[in-house]
Amino acid sequence: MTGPGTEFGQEFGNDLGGNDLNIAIVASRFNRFIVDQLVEGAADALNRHGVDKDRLLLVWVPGAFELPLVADRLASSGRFDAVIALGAVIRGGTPHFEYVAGECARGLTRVALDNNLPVTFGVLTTDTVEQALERAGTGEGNKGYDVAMTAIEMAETMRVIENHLQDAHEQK
Ligand code: INI
Repeated sequence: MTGPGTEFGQEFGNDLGGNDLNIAIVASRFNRFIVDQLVEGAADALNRHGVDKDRLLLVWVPGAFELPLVADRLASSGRFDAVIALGAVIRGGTPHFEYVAGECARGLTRVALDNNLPVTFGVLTTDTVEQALERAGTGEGNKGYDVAMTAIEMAETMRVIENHLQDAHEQK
């Protein structure tokens, strides 16, 4: 957000209209009682910001480790403006926490960069179930809600940048 008196010839990244966006959510069933709430939060954010439910796809995978593969397939399809990844990796629940959480994060980062598409990271990585539940509450304090907002913003920003670069190219 620009401060008072700040002037820019052009500014991108503040338009949160989401009505014509196509968005895919990929969610993991592991710790489903938590991930269900993240999905609810994401759906709520998308709904409030005008993303048509017919333009939304939800795909479930077994665990967080599987999120990058499906996110990659969805991202590379060319059908979506953003992919939202949702999951919950809880340290107490797995001796291989670092591997599952780390590879999931690394994989999703790669999907975004390889496909030049926003992929938002809504995978909770906590020490306890209680901490995960705190981040999957209703309304504010729901990570699913937050990362859905980020997906809308990033999709719009990428679109504006693309248009801008296209115009700049045509004017050359
Ligand atoms: N997957 C999760 O999403 N969260 C976890 O906490 C978790 N634990 O505790 O192990 C978990 N493991 C499964 C993993 O994501 C894969 O599904 C599995 O290793 C098969 O590839």
